[in-house]
Amino acid sequence: MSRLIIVSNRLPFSLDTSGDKPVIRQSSGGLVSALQSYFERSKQSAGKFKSKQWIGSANFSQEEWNAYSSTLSGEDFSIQPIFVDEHEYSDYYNGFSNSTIWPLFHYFSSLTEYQSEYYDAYKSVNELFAREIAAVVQPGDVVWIHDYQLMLLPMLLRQQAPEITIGFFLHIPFPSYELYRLLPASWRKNLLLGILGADLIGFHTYDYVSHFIQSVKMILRIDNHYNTIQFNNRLIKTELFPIGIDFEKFRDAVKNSKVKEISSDLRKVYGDKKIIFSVDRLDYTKGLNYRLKGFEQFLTRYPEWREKVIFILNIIPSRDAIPTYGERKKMIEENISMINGKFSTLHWQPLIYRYNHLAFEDLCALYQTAEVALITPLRDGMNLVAKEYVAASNNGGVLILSELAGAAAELNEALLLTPTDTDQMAEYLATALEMPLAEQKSRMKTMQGRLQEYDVVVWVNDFLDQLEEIKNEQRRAKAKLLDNATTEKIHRHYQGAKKRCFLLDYDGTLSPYTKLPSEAAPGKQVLQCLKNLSADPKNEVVIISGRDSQTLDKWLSHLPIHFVSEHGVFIKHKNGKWETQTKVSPEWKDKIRPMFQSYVTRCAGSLIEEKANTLSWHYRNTQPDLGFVRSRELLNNLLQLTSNTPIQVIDGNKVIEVRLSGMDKGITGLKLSTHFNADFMICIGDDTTDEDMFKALHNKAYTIRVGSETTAADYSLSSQEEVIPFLENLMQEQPSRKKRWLF
Ligand code: GDG
Repeated sequence: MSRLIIVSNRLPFSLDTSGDKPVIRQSSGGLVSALQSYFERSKQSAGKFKSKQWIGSANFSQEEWNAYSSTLSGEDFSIQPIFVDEHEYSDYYNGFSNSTIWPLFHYFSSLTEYQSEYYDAYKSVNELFAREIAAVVQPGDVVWIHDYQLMLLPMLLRQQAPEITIGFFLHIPFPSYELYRLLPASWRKNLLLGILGADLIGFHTYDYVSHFIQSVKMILRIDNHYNTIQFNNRLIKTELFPIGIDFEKFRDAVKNSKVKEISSDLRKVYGDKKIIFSVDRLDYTKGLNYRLKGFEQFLTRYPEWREKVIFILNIIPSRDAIPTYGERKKMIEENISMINGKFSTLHWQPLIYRYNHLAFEDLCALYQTAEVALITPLRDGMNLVAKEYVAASNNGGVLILSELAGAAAELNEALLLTPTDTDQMAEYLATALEMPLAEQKSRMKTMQGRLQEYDVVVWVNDFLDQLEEIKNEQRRAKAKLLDNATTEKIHRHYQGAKKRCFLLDYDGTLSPYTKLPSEAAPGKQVLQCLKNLSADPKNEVVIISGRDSQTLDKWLSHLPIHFVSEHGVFIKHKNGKWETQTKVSPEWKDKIRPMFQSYVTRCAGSLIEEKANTLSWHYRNTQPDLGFVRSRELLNNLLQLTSNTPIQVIDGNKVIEVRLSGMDKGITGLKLSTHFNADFMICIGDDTTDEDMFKALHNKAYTIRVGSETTAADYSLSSQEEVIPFLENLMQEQPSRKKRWLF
């Protein structure tokens, strides 16, 4: 059984040594609440980890740790503190984390600071974390790294422990590429590379996943395949895991006698006035000034509600060392005073303002008592308060929620608004206060069902299960990489065979991809290798390609080899003539061509390649993102157009091909295998179209896929450059063990 190591910037508690006895305080915040609940619940079940450890920076000294460590390490998990130099910590935390990444990732580009000393400190602290974790990590451990303060860490750790399982979760939004690219070039590149050190990368919403993938594509020029990315011969998965809450804890708080007592006190104090409330950390992302403006507009537009409503605004102190936070606080407090001054009567004050932490019971009592929760961040990764309010509701209540909070994706039954639209906010406040109880309850019930189903324990388990699954997938892919022993086995078989057959794809296998298909003429090395292979009378060499016959003739017809063009539509045997394998007339192309032409116009750099029985639309040479989007559209249109016809559509490597069905490399490969009846057969390819051949020749040939995509082939070679050395090695009497293709 492995160990689970949680890594976050701060440990989940702080140590207060100001009194007679040291007091441990659990930190408030989304991650801590989430994992704490998971740990508590997995105490009852055996769990899949032998032990759990939490690593993070300490807010206490080494001496204090030595003195109190036995008290601090809880029974749920052990603690490994990291001691960071105070000045460096400030540049890393207040500086790069909270004055660069935080504002930029929350779309506050004007508040973003770009200071290289901040970045240097961020890098240095991430390196310190990597060293400390590498010193304790053991094979089989699962390391789960959290959040924007540690984005360089996954790769730094992987460099020191290459086989380790690493998950990374970002709790804040990942911004759109247009925002992300505002970071200086080397920072934006290094942060992405840092995250790509993880095996599984989690985000709260689909938008954040796609923004991340787009930045990887645009900045690192690395392609994705749906939500997976191949990088450094490693399959990496990006996925959405909307963080859940401890649903039962908040639902059951209703039964807690302390909560009941506070709730009834609140009712006594406020009588039949309706309560609107909000709880947020002090932060410019929370939209507090717009919220106050919305409330002011509500009191102005709906005077009938004056004296019948109060707004309890609770702000949790946060990041006071950063000047922007202090300035905001002043502004918020001025606005609160202004509203209270403007609307208060001798026996009523519209706003109750608190700037302090709340005890759990107070928080739950507010959740239960308030008729309306007004949660309107300008951006928020998720926002757990919104979810907790819904979970704690047992008798209606209305959630007004910003559509720019990640939680809005799951809480459709809330009143969703644009947080800057103060008119709409005023209107929604009136709507919420007047909403019939039955409707309130019905909306709450639907949302509660959803939150209960994907609660925090399911969230943690889902992430950890998928992390395990991606690791298994990596192992399966790795198991296919040709190793010395298999290569030697293939070599022995080759040497002892009487008749051998080679089915070799051309583009991406024998020859690298080029910007334009016409530029991929064979180099000297390829020609020499094919010449050597075909010079042996025992060998039959077949180039099996999607290319047209003319190009294959032009480049290779001087060699004594066989050709298959257009994936099997034409075959030409050694010294023979091209023979067509189909009788269907190619008129179908007239229906497809105009559609292709419209995509060439709409996607600069793309081009049509027309062959006798195939039409291809190539987008390798286009702006990557646009090319991909257009290719998905085209694929969709073509699939509709060609359903119930003898035409098939193939989603190839930066190309969409339309051709006759029944003419694929699998059918052709089988035909050739019968024709040659060889006792040694090998087939190598790199593309989707080669998969047909791998499947058809399973158990008949050594099937090898170039690249690390998931494949039906028996083996794989990690790159195109390894193909020619591999073939040449077969022809040597003594195979070399040290060639580049041997792993
Ligand atoms: C990030 C993202 C994302 C807060 N004040 C008190 C208190 N809390 C508890 C709440 C809730 C949690 O802390 C706050 O959760 P948030 O979702 O607002 O976010 P953060 O931790 O600031 O940060 C955020 C989250 O990570 C999770 O991924 O949702 O978008 O920014 O659980 O109940 N609890 C008590 N007293 C308080 O004064 N008892």
